[in-house]
Amino acid sequence: MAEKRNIFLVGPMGAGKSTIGRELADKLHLDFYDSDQEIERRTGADISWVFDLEGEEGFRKREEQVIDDLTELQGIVLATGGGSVISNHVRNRLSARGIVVYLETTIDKQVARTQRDRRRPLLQTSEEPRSVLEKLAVERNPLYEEVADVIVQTDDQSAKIVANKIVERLEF
Ligand code: SKM
Repeated sequence: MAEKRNIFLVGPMGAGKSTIGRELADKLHLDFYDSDQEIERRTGADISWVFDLEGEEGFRKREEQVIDDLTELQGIVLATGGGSVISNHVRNRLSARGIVVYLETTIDKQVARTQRDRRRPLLQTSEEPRSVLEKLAVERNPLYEEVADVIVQTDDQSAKIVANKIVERLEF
């Protein structure tokens, strides 16, 4: 049987990776996974708890392991955690095991989409979410670009439209 391809979505918090990923998986009849959700499933705790108990370092170790395991599957769409690309190991795994799509968005959209989200401990500090997101973008946007096979803007479009755009670009 022909090998089934994988699609890995990267991009910052609030880019719509999970919603668009689900649409895309539905459309292409692939299985959908979300690395944050998988960490929560395996630990039985939410992301904020993992950060509280194990710090960001502990969280990143778990994230690396989860992405290692999930990228071994075939025929999946994976929404990756927004910070996962800071790991060299993760970037190598994603590049080697599937097509990487960078979902690009604006800081305004990120601010709007991440309000009241309990999965974003990095934004639950005394610093303004906008300024945290801006700093993360400076560090991480070059890494998303480096690992991406395809870059797609999410902006104001619905998840369905973005999923269609991805399919067109990939000729899947
Ligand atoms: O993985 C979660 C977690 O809140 C950390 C994060 C980040 O570093 O941008 C993004 C989320 O998907």
